[in-house]
Amino acid sequence: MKTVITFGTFDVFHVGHVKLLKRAAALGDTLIVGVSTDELNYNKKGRYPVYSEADRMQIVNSMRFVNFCFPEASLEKKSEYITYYGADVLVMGDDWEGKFDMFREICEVVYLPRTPSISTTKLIEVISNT
Ligand code: C2G
Repeated sequence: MKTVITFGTFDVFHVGHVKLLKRAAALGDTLIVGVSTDELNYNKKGRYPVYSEADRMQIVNSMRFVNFCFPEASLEKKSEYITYYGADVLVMGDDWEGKFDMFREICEVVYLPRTPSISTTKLIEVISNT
């Protein structure tokens, strides 16, 4: 049995997120997702996500190819999360290419190509301009 783990904010959930999660799930038997907390986002980006942490967790958790979700409270705790959940594979979008190579000591690390032409930032721009 192979366990896959991935991390993200998944704010204003869109098809790029769906495709990332679906491809991550296909790399193993179980998919675990760390959803970044509101506080982590605030500290990282200086603003809170549009969707609350509870809503983002609920959306990600309702995908049929996601087995389990947990709040990602700190970017520095990735290796602890990987070990705690017994993940064999860490999957990230290729916007993170190379950034998590240090975890190759404890698991396989796979960067998947992002879905072109869609992002939370673009969606927020479109919505706020209409
Ligand atoms: N993604 C994608 N295609 C897009 C947009 C996003 O494949 N068009 C992927 C990203 O590469 C990422 C996942 O969807 O793997 C979640 O994207 P974000 O919510 O933007 O995640 P991010 O804020 O980058 O994660 O530890 C990482 C943090 O939790 C931050």
